[in-house]
This record gives sequence, structure tokens and C-alpha cells, in this order.
Amino acid sequence: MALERTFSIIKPDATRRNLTGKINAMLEDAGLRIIAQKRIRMTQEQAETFYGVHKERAFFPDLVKFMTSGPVVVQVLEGEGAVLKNREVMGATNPANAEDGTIRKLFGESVEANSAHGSDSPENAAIEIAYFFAGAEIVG
Ligand code: RTP
Ligand code: MG
Repeated sequence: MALERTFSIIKPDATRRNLTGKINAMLEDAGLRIIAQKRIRMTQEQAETFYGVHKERAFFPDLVKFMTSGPVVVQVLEGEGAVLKNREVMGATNPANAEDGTIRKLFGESVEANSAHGSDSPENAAIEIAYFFAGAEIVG
């Protein structure tokens, strides 16, 4: 399998509980390398654009409010099959349905406050990475 990059977010429910290090250790243990990382407060505009695909969904306003409610850590992860691998380590969207040992099972509080985001395809990963990082900030 080829080296691939994906975009990851440690969400506000996780930064609030000081879980950045624990989540990063799980990503690294899975063979993913954190090649860019910064802690930011997402603006309303960034959250609305980032989750724009969901803008017609009933949960969209709540989701934007949640994603701007505290600091997030945005990351670029690199590894073999990084997109799928990261989705595996995160687990299902709803922590109640996530496999044991996954980030969302261990740390997720609800279907919304589910601790982590990971790109769902290499195409979206490229778009999401470019939205939050300049090329020079990514050191592979
Ligand atoms: P993400 O995009 O954050 O990696 O999560 P995902 O692919 O597993 O799930 P997606 O369907 O893309 O949903 C994006 C985020 O919206 C919140 N959500 N809330 N209240 C609800 O029913 C609901 N459903 C989704 C979650 O924060 C989810 O991760
Ligand atoms: Mg998604």
C-alpha cells in the first residue's frame, strides 16, 4: 500500500479533557506519523465551510457551535493507507457503535462530541489539508 496523507482533528470535547497526548499516542501506535499539527480556535466560518457537506442536516447548527466551543488540534497524518487506518483507529461516528479500543469508544461523549475527525477519502483529505495548512507547515 502507498504512503498516504489524511487530515485529523482532535475535537473540543477532547482538548477540554486534556486528551491530546493520549489520542496522539493511539494514532502513532497505529503507525500514523503526525507530520503537521497546530492548536487553533476554529472560527464560525471555518466550521461552516469545513462541514459544508452537512449544511442541510438538522444537526448542522449544533455541530458548528460545538466545533467552535473550544480549542481544536488540526493535524496531517501520514502512513500506509492513512485515510482508512485513521478511520479504524477513530471508530464509528456514534461512540455507542464504535469498536472497543477505538478513540471514539474510549473518549467520545456523544454522537456529536465524538473526540476526533478523520477525512473520509484521499480526495477530501487533500482538500481539508489545504484548507488548514500551508505547504511549508507540513514536514513529511
Ligand atoms: P467526521 O466527519 O467528524 O470525521 O465524522 P464522521 O465522518 O464519522 O461523521 P459525519 O457523518 O461526517 O458527521 C460529521 C460530524 O457531525 C456530528 N454529528 N452529529 N447529532 C447527530 O446526529 C450528529 N451526526 C453527526 C459528529 O461530530 C460527526 O463526527
Ligand atoms: Mg465525515
